Amino acid sequence: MINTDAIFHVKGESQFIDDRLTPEGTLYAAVFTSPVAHGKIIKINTAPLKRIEGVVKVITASDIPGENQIGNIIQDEVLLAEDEVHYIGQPIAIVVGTKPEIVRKAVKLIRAKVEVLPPVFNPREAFKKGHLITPTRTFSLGDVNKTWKECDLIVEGTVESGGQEHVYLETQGAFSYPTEKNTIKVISSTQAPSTVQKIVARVLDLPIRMIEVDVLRIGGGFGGKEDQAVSWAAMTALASYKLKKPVKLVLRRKEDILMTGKRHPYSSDFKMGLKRNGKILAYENTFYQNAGASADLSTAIMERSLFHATNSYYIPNAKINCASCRTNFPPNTAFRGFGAPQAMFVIESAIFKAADELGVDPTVIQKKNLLKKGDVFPYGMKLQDGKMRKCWEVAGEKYKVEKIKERINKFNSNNKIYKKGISIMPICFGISFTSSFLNQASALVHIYTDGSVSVSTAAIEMGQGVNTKIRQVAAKVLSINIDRVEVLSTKTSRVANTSPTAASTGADLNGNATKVACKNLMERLRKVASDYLKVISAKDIQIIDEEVYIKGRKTGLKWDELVNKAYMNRVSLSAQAHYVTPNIFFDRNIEKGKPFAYHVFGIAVTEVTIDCLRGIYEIDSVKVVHDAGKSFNLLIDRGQMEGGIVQGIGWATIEELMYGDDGKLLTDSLATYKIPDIYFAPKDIKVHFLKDSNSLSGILKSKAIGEPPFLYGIGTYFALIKAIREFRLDLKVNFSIPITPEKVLLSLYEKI
Ligand code: MTE
Ligand code: LUZ
Ligand code: MOS
Repeated sequence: MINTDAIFHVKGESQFIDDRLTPEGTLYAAVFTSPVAHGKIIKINTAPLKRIEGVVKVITASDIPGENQIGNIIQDEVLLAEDEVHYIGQPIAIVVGTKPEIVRKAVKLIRAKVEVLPPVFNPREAFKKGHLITPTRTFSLGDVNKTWKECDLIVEGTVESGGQEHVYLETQGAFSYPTEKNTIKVISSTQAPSTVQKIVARVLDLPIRMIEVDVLRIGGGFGGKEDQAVSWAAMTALASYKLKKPVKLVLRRKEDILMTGKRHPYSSDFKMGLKRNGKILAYENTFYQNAGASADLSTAIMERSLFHATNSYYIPNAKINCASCRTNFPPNTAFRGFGAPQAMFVIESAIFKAADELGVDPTVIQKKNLLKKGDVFPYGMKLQDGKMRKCWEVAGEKYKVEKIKERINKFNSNNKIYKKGISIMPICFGISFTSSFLNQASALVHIYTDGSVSVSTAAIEMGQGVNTKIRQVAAKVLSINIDRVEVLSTKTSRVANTSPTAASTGADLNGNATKVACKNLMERLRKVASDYLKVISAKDIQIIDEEVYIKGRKTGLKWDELVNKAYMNRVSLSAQAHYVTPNIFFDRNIEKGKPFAYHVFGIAVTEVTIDCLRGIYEIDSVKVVHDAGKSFNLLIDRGQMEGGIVQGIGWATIEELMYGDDGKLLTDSLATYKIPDIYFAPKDIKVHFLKDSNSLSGILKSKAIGEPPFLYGIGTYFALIKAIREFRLDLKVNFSIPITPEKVLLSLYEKI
């Protein structure tokens, strides 16, 4: 089953915000933003705009009828700055006019007089100053302090990981138009239509019901549109509410990169205590999360870092601390992995360092401490299955890891300039929103009188194939040809109070809601059939492949006819269902619970080659054994694997955000911010889905696939370090991501 959208994407027929036909009279918006990272606004001079034909209005905070407040979890973020600015690129005013070129030109003429205040960019400095988004949190298990003295070896160190720009193909944007009685329709490129709806209502001081948000699909989100699609939706809604005209705003790439938040950079400390045989007895760390200027999703991301700090390992004594630090960058936000990649890089670094000191390969420590069934995480949850170790075994056998190591050793002793390295990266990722209440979804299914079916859910299609999966679920449960099923746009008036499509739960939650709704419809249809066929019990009726059977015997009654009979008998052909993930909870007072429906596991074997004259490198292969449960769309799941792996490698290697001393982003376009392309991507990506796996609560026994593959990218860092070390034994490893070719080159030759 190929992705429902694939052919339309290739033909360029799929619609995104900027492809929509706009009604006559549509106005366009552009945003005037802060030129400084921290300052007091003295005066904004918009007088020169009066001379420009086509400028209709300049909107500032004072034009907002409701609250100038777009913070979702914590209300600490204004839509338009009033008297202070907190990052370069912070929106201050919106210019609305008749053409996109006109408003963009106009924005450049606005003059801001700003008194510059000292900015803070470093999270540790923010921490020292007490600039926290929320109080620090700690997860603990056992007693680290008592355990240090039992250890044969203790390693300590610091770890840095950088931010990451989302580079969704479709930049942020929205199109809003007023309808009668002051209601506003918003077409938004968002992963969270209900969040957009709620906040637009807040800004306009209208009840939520008067705002309708509609999303056909988005051109990628990767977390960047979980919270940050709100601003553009609110700006266009505000402008169209004020001017009673349709208003569109689609950011250009540079604007998007400048104004929006990124993955959170982390600066971390670790301490790990082990026995001589590699058994980890204690692990303590502190993450300093660079949250940017306001909370956004930082507290939730911090929580997931805490959950994943011990990655795939059982560690009996652990103390995990995290501080979310307020700085003068754009608010950092969700990005595939959601704090887990940052946390896992830290523990893998600790293991690498410990292995060095013990004189063993990191795999010795990794393997010795790998999770097994029944092991307890620092957050109190017990591991439900033994797939982690299974993945390790299968990877070792399937990819003949020992043989690869021999081959690499041989290569390295025969080559002076080219050096190879290999790493193993185990992953364990918890599935469910860590805020338990978000783990709910609804579906609305209509069967029409011709037997065709429409499905509406909370899921947002962003390229990950969730619509195709939902279509498969509906077709399977209704036992009809998939061509009969259409998944409609995600619209707040059809499905309300939705959770964002995030945390990799889109298919699980919305697929399950669809399944329940379709099951209810089938029950009704069986009743209709049994009445018509005069069968006493509807239980004896089966509907299989669009045909009605009585106890396995064909009746000649077909789907279309049955549906029509239901209609004629005034039986409802519509069903709405709500689904909640069962048995999850988390108590933040004691930091214990069972927050996840299940875990996803896997192992990646990464092989790289560096050119020790130039510092450049190639990723030869990434070979993965991954537990996807019982996948019902291998093609889509493979696509998610490949995309996630390459995106993870990008973060670990070449994607480098660089800033001037004043906080100005220097890598502000795709000419200077390099993401992996087809040449940089691994020459070979092998994905083996673990056989005979299934999952308890994943949709149709599959496991969520969206985020976990990203984590495999971390392995590339360690493979590169191993390769560098073949050239230079005395390398001082500084555990810092990204490891760009420039940094590789320097590390090959720098004096220590
Ligand atoms: N795949 C594509 N093509 N585009 C995306 O934006 N987002 C990722 C992942 N895969 C993304 C993607 C992220 S961050 C998440 S949380 C999941 O998809 C969300 O979709 P799902 O819950 O349906 O897996
Ligand atoms: N969003 C969220 C997420 O609100 N909660 C989560 O736990 C989460 N996890 C991953 C990605 N987005
Ligand atoms: Mo994904 S970071 O949960 O949108």
